Amino acid sequence: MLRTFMTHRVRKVTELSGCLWRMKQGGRNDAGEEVPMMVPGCWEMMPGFEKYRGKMTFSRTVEVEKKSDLRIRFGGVSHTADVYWDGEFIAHHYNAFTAFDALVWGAEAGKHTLTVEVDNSFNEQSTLHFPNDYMTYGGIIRPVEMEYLPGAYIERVEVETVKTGDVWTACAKVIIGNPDGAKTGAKLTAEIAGEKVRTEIRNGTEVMIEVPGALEWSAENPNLYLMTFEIEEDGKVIDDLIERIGFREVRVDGNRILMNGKPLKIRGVCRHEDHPMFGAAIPVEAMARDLELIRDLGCNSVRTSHYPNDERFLDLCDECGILVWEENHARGVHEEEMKNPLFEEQCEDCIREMIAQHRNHPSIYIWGIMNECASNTETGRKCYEKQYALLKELDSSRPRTSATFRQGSDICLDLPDVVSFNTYPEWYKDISAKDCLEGLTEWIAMTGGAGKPLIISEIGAGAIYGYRSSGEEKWTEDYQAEAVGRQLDAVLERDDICGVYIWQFCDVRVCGEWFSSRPRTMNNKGIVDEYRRRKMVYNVVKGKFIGRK
Ligand code: ADA
Repeated sequence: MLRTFMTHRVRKVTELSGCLWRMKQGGRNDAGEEVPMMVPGCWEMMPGFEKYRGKMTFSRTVEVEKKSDLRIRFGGVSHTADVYWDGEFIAHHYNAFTAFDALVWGAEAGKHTLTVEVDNSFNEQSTLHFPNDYMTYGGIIRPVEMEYLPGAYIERVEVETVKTGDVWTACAKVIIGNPDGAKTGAKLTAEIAGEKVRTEIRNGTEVMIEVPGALEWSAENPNLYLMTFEIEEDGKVIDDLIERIGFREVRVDGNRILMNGKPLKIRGVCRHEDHPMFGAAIPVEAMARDLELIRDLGCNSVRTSHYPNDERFLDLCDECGILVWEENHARGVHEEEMKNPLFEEQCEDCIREMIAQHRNHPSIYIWGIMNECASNTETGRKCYEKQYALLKELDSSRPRTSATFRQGSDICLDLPDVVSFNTYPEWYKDISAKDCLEGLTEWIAMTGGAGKPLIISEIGAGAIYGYRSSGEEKWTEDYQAEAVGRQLDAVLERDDICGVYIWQFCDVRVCGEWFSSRPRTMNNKGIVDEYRRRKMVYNVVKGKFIGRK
């Protein structure tokens, strides 16, 4: 399942993942032996393919019940996918971390072959996936489903919740796929908490439903509501979509971020989708386990560094009341690479897909873009300007930010709603955390970022699990525990800082090219190691976070 709850009662959905597909090294026309491979999965986890970077072909047989139009939904393929139905090309998608559809019109009943050519190569065509401080794996890394479409169908909905006086209203825009397929007189109904609206069917139709007595969504009380949309033809419901929403409003007021009028104080971790047994294809059970640890640490937030996450993780955050900073996929891109015209296009595609797919999650309180890119250059500034404008155009209901480390040289701080800084006092910088924050806030006050909310979007220190020493040398658990403790004290005592994200939740694999600055070819700044074993710092973080409001 692509979500943690049922999204259709009427539309028939068949799961195509959670089982073995056939995998062959190379492109679909290359000769080679097929081996069974689990989907979702990363081939680096398979003996013999640990270091393989290139093309891989996945296929499986699909049984279609009766002649139908089909939508095949891929949650994520890393990183480039070309999809074929009985040998005919039906879809192309770049970027591992957003979902995409492949449509098949008029598929005949019976057996068909679905083939996905996957490529995880690093080359000029790929401006977001390149050797980086996290691993780009290969494979169909998220679930796959096949939906039977009835003609016109509900493609997706965009829901915003608005409070007027004491009453909440759910405002939904309904995007209809294949609208010409609708019969004359077809009707659309929307329902939430027993309140119903019926209207003509039209692509982009807006419906507004007041929900008296609606319980608000917050980190403390994550109240969720199912909202059902149906298409009715000749008195019969022929299609539906169930979305889940929460009533809440986020807004920036001076140097505060408010949710339902209350200031947020973020206590969070940055998290990569990485696991030593599954790579980036983390099973939902392991996601839930991560969230149990994150909550046990006393965190109220996760930053999905550095890309949009598996939607099931966002579902779990909605359910647990974990606030999410979700960001598009672009980490540490230098000015030269930002000049590649594909860079803007690929970033913008990622933003469009991320917002279309995830905008209804109440847990997402902020959108982030371009972590540590060239925000100190004119080229960079143009990209930031465009992407911030795009975010606003697509969703004006959430603040926007970007994590930078460029104290002294960033020329983009006037652009976001929230200023965010990554800083590593007592790790990369030989300065106390307290002095570091003082210097940073003084400098921000002289820039376009003055007076805006400030988040410390990364602090942290590395430690190799099990390496302990009373000398507190760097890379020991002892040093990490002390340094992170002091960093947290310095941030948390300041009222003018809205929150902090620790870099990072768990140790993660990095691309081989990063070996020289990364012992074990891992980024070792996890609070837990890659197997989620707690380092000494775990209890220090817990001690500082638990009980804080
Ligand atoms: C950066 C970056 C992270 C990670 C971190 C580190 O600030 O945003 O992706 O690389 O530094 O570990 O140095």
